[in-house]
Amino acid sequence: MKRLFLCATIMFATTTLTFAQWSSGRPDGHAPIQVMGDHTHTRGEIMFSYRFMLMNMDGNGDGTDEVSAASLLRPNGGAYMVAPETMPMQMHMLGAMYAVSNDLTLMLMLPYQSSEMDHVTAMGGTFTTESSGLGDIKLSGMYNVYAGGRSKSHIQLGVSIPTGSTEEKDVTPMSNGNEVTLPYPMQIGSGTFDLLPGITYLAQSDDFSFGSQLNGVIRLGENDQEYSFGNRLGFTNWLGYRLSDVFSPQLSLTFLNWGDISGESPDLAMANANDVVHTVDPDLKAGSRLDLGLGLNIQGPEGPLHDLRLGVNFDLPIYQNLDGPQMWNKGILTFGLQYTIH
Ligand SMILES: [Cu+2]
Repeated sequence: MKRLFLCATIMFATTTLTFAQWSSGRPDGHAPIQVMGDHTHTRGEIMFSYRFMLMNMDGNGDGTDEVSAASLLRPNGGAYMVAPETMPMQMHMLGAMYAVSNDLTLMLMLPYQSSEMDHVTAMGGTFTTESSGLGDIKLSGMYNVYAGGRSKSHIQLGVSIPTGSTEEKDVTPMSNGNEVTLPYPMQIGSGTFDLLPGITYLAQSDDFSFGSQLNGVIRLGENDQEYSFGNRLGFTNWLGYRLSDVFSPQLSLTFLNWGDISGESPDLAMANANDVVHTVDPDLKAGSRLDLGLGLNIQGPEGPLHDLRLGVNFDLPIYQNLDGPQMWNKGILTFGLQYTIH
């Protein structure tokens, strides 16, 4: 019996020595840069990150088809007085991660975003509105639930704090020079506390890293503008190839689904009742999308830059189904830097 135990111990020891552990310390050890909360850290580690995101909303869509802005206008048989044409959105995001223990990592995210929306009117005019400011701050905890050799899994629970404005205003041709509340997509925050659950699975071979993450945004209650944005579901899968100790090309597929707005802002209700523009309609907000991501992760070579990472990714929507008309997504570019302190 004693012998058997010894034998088993030796076998176990050899197995763990022979088969490497899952490791974040290689260029494919992190997910493509647009994925958040993909990894945990070891006790005492701190990571700072900066991301820049450019979301190119360009044109309008209804169902799975793109429709022209002109066709949405009343003189052309459409329902509206105004139609948006483009809405480029930029986001700067600072992030910090801190591992309290080998199993628990805390994460803080601080976004700053700015948006612009170009419109055409039924009268043939054009105008632009703008909004910018600090977004909703997110605080999450990630907890390892499984670690078995070259695969591991962690769950995530976070909260989004309504620090972003829901009272963004600007001047429009109909507002007689006054600032009026901008439509829902131009608001910066949700105005509600939101729960951010997630689960991530990671696996590795000598040359590849695979990851899968299911995440959600659950709105708690209603904001002080008497509405709440729809809940969101995200499911992303990625594959990174370890080309060298520095470079890792990344391929990903992300499915997103989001719901309508419930409730309605009193400031936008009149414009909605008069079919001014589709962006003020809380019932034309739901949809789903499938993005194909092409990315590159770069990890500093051994030496002083080894703890610095750089990532770039482009998400190309390959399928969109909008309860529209809504703005049509033409792609998201993400660039990021990550620096780990051991
Ligand atoms: Cu990290």
